[in-house]
Amino acid sequence: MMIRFLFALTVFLGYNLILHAQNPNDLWLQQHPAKAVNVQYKSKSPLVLNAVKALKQYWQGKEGADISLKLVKSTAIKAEGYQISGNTISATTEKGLLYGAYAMLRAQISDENVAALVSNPSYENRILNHWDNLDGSVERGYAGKSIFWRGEGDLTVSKADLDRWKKYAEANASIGINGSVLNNVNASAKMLSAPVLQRVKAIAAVLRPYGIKTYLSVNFSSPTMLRDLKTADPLNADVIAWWHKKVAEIYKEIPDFGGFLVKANSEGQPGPQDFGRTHADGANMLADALKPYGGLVMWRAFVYSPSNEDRAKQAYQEFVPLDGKFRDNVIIQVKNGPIDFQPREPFSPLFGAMQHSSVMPEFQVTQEYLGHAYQVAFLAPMWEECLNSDTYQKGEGSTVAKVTDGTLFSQKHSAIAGVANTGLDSNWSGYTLGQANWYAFGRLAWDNQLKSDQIADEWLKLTFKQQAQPDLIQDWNKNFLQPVKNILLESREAVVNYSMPLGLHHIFAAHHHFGPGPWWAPKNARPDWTPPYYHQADSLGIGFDRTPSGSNATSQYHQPLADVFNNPDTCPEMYLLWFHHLPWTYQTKSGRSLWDELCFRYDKGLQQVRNFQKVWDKTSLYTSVEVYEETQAVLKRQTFDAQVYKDACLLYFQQFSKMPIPHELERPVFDLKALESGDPLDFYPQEK
Ligand code: BDP
Repeated sequence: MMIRFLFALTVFLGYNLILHAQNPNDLWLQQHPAKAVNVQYKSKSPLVLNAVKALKQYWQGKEGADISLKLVKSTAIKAEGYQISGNTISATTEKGLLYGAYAMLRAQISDENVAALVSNPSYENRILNHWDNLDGSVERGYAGKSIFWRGEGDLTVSKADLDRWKKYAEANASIGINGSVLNNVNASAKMLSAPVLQRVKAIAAVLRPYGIKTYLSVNFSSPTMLRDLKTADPLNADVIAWWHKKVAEIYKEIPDFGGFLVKANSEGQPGPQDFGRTHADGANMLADALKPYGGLVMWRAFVYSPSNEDRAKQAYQEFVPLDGKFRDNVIIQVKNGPIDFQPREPFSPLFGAMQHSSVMPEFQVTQEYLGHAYQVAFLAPMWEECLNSDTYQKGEGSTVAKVTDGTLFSQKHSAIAGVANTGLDSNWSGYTLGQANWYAFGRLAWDNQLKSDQIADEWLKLTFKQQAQPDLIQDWNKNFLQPVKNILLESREAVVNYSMPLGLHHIFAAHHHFGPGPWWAPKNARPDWTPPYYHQADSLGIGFDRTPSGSNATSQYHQPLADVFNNPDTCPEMYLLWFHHLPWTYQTKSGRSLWDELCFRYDKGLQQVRNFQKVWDKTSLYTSVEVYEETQAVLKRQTFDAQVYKDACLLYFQQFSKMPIPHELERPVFDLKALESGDPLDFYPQEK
């Protein structure tokens, strides 16, 4: 059943999400020899030289064109932004020139009109979070081992490392990503040891000329774990001195070091509360050490404990009282939803609620809860949904985008993070279409108003357009772009439908977070890590009551949202069972009973994926054989998985509803007993 994605393929890739680690002479360049271009520039900065290099390497515009790169003073062009006017790229910083050059190149293939354009990034800091461990494994990584780490015993920097990091940096720069956190939020204290920092320095040196700052996740107990001190209490003078010294040591090696990402008092990680201190005490202590160097602390609000309180409420309860107590170089990093990167969640009520602190969204690019690299799930629609959600915190139109990007609150810093999906696999992201998620994160971080449709369009053009045989190019839009774009755009909703429709969430067997386990509740498991905690199915109905008659999590949302969510008739159906426990016979918008609607949604998801298979099978002439077959295999696997999900959930919930699966729907093909009693890993893959 296992499918491995270790093809020795020469993947293509769009000109800049280019990325072929093993073969720098990627197919794209072979198919698109650059045309001659003259570039005028004055600066000798590595950033500008990289802009010039990119233009010369990839130019597809007019042969012999004259392009000039100009540093200007302009209030319309913000730091890192750029202006394109005819053949001139202007910016107020060298980074802006680099981004402008990539934008010009992108437009040559994606048909974007950039002839007269000023473009400024939505967020000052656009950061990938790598959950990479020192031993080379990647937490929730489905694309092979870490691109940064091979083990404590092997910190030497090889030529292959340097080449790969450079490709990684180039790809990020081409979409505007300007920061990388190099290690897992469940951080090893050893990250701060001198030999490891030498490797961080080497990575930083490769990323720097592409405008990317290096950050580290730190373990709050590093002073004790490294056996330097007996406490990590943030108010202890020795601890404070320890961090100041450590930060000085880092900046001596990496003068433009970005700062720290911290997961504290969360899922067993140490933190200031271990010493009776608050998150603010902990974050501020680190912020003070970083302040003289311009460093940031990204302090995560992903906190919850196995208490009687609804998990969805806990982050808000802990953090809102601390609003206004954080230093101005602290940013609170908040996952898009209040639970945990589920296929669908309403936005976290922390967005917009902390008006005196900088708050940044955290998205998950790696598909931990959406099928790993075994299922196609294009995530831009999910992020767009979150960014466009209205918090109402400053009246109508206070979207998550606007409450985080500085539009509505005068926060000192703005940022956005994506948990990366990269690894050593030759296609970088476990399956080729998964690269679209990396691309989409970068593009939305640059412009949080972009539409998923445009992002998918760009990525497909950049990646596949020139792979079609020349005589097929005139039908490329009709036969490849449109149908494959539809697959991408529909894919996340399909995952929601066949796994957790109508606001259901966290229905996973075991901790691998892959297949369904609505029944999964081992004796000693933490209740809030088991599906019955979330779906609450019983003979009366299904769903988590978060209204005032239940956990009252709705009260954390600004009006009119609290009222809208409280009433099942006004609650958006996509969040229905997130907020309500409803009878199986409850009438949904379609007129069907809740039970029938659930059956229809599960079945719909399965039908959607079957259709993806049919559509993809018609595209063989438009991609390389490898990508064609690889995607075919992913979709085949996904169809199998969707069937398993549908059967497992419907047969399990049917024990409570005692209602028939509507007869017009296809019948289950698996037995509940077999699904329940088999080790899920017989059906589902283990992490690679
Ligand atoms: C959960 C992941 C876990 C991460 C955690 C986090 O399952 O591996 O450590 O999120 O974000 O979803 O800290």
